[in-house]
Amino acid sequence: APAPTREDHFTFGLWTIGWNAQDPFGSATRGPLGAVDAIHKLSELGAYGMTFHDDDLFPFGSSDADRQAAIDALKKACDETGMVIPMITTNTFSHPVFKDGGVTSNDRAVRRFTIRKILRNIDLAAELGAKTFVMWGGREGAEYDFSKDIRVALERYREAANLFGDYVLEKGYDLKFAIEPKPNEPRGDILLPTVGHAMAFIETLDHPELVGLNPEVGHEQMAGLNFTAGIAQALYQGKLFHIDLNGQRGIKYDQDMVFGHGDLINAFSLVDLLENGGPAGGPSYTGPRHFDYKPSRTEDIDGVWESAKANMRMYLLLKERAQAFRADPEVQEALLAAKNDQLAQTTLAEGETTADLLADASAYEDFDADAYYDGEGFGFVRIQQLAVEHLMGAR
Ligand code: GLT
Ligand code: MN
Ligand code: MN
Ligand code: MN
Repeated sequence: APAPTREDHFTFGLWTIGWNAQDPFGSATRGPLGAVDAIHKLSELGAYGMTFHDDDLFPFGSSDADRQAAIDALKKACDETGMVIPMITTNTFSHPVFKDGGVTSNDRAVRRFTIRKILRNIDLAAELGAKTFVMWGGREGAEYDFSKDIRVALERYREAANLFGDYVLEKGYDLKFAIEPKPNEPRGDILLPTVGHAMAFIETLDHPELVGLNPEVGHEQMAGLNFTAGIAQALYQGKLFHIDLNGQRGIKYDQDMVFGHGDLINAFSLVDLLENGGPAGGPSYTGPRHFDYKPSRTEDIDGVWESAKANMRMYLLLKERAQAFRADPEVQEALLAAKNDQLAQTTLAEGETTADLLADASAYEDFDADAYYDGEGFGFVRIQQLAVEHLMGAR
C-alpha cells in the first residue's frame, strides 16, 4: 500500500498517542507527550490532523493565560505543518466531580458547570475551525437501576443538547455535533449505549439536523453488534458525521487496539463500505478517518509511533484489497447470482398501489410457495470466501 498522505484524511486524538498507559491496575509506563510534538510527528507520518479534549491540551483548572499559551502553541504547530483540527471534544469524565456524569448528573450544580465547560470548548472549536464537536458521554449513566429515572436523565441530556444547538445557531458557528455511543465502561451502563439508541434520541431534539454520530468500532462490538451494519444504517439516515476507528475482539472491556487488529473481516467490510459504498461506487463517507485507539501499555514511545503508522497502513491496505474485491468480475457475478440487483428494485412497481397488489393474484392466490421454491441457494458463502481471499491477498 502507498504511504499515507494528507488526502487520506487520517486524524488521531491527542489522548491516543499521548496516553501514558496508566490503567486501573497499574501506573503509567510512558511519559507525557506534548501537543506540539504530537502535531509535528503526526504530520511527518502523513496524518491530516489531530483532535483533542480541552483537558488534553491544557490541564483541568488551567489559568486563562496558560490555556491561551497552549492554544497559541498548537496553532503555531498547525501553521508550521499544515495540520488541521477538524474535531474537538470536551472532557466531562475525568475529574471526580463528574463521577455521576456531566449533563445528566443527579447534582444540578455539576450539570450547570458541565454545560459551561462545554460551551467554552464550543467557542474554541469555532476558533480553531473544527467542523465537528464530539460528545462522548462516558460518565452519563449508572451502575444501579434505582440510581435515577433514565427517562428524566434523558430529558436532561436533551435539554443540554438543545442548548448547545441553539448556541451554535445563535453564534453562527459552522459546527455540528456527533454523539459517540458506548454501552458501558466507565459506567456500568451508559446512556445512549449504541448507534441505534443514539439515532432515535437525536430525532427528539429541536434541531436534529445539527446532531449526528461518532460511532467507534470497539464500542458497538462491545455490545456484540456488527459495526459495518450499524455504520450502513447511520449512512442511510444521514447521521455519520465522524468515525472512531480501532480494533476490538469481542464482548469484553474496551480494548482500543489498532484498527484491523481486532475483527479484521469486519474492518474489511467497513473500509469497503466507506470507500466503495457511495452511490457511484465511490466513497460513502468523506470526513476524517479518525483513529481512537490506545497504544498498548507494553509499548515504549517508538512503539507508539509504530502503532500510529499501523493504523494508517491497515486502513490503506484494506482500501487496496477492497478495490480489488470490487473490480473482480467473479465477485460482480456472485453478487448478481445472489440477487443483489433484485434487492435494488422496489417491491411494488412504480405507481402500483396496495390495492393493485391485493388484486394481483400472481403475488398470492396463485403464488405456490412450494412450487416456486426450487431449492436454489443464494451463494452468500461464496461471496464471503471471495472477500476473505481478497483480504488475504490470495486473489
Ligand atoms: C475516551 C473514550 C473515547 C472517546 C473520547 C472522546 S475520550 O478516550 O474512550 O472513546 O472517543 O471523548
Ligand atoms: Mn474505545
Ligand atoms: Mn472514541
Ligand atoms: Mn476510547
